[in-house]
Amino acid sequence: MTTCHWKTWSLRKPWRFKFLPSSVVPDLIRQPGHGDHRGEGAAPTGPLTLASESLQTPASEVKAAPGWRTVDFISDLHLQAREAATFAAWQRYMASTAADALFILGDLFEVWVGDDITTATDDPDAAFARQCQKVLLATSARLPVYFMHGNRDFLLGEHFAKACGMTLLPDPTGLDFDGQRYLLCHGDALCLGDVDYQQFRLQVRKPAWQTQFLAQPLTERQAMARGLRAQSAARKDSGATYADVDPTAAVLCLQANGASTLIHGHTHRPQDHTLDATAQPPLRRLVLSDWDATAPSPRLEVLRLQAGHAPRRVALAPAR
Ligand SMILES: [Mn+2]
Repeated sequence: MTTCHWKTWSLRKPWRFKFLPSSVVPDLIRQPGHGDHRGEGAAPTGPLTLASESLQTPASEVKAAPGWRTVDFISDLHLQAREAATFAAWQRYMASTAADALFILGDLFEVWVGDDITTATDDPDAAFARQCQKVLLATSARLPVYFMHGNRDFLLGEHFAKACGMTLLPDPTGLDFDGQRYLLCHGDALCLGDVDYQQFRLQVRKPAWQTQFLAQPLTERQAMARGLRAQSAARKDSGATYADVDPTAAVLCLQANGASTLIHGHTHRPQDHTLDATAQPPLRRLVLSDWDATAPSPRLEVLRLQAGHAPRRVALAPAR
């Protein structure tokens, strides 16, 4: 469970759930600490129901342009100044992809504390953000680039998106391509077992919270972000496990949007899952890989849809 100890970030009000029939809700509730164990006899605590906006709101949609033959998906690159090799591989990919459209499904950046980062002086994070902006702008001059927020870069705003020539997408978004309907999301909203995180997410995705946060001085926001990252790293080092996407929620989300294939990142567990083999067409879930150029086996993977072909995972070579 991802926990956030910032008291000011805690959720005070219970949230309502608008979309799923109430009969399925108990099944989607997890007790903190119980991970993926369904049921286990324990009743849910308090007013905790379903946090997932993905299940509450119908998806927006993107229709592939008639000329699109190839569409690329990437996520979870966690770009940061000190990971130069991953940045270099990404930069090379962005300059060379032959895709007709690129979808970035969240966590492109390790952290994003506000679009004003690009205007800061004498700040390595600012210089890095400007470098990334250049790469995105050069790519969006060649092909449409779509960006969906992840849990690390949810504060990336219209201002920066525009400066990069990319289109912000709500989570989730439907994509009609090659006669199929895909549903795209980052994935965090469907990890229902991370109850604490779902509370945190609801809080920080509220416009009022974001306005208040962004009104604080950049240096303070950077300090808070460092604190959160340290917590996250400590949790990782402690061997704690994270919940995976809830399969029931994934199926409901697909069905609600008339889609058969869910494409998402976030979990860093790249795999193709069949959710319902009997459905017509079968329901499946394609999970994107995170990126790490310096791992013993570098992870630099693009998911590629090509008209008339099955989805393909393209492993890129580290840049030299
Ligand atoms: Mn994520």
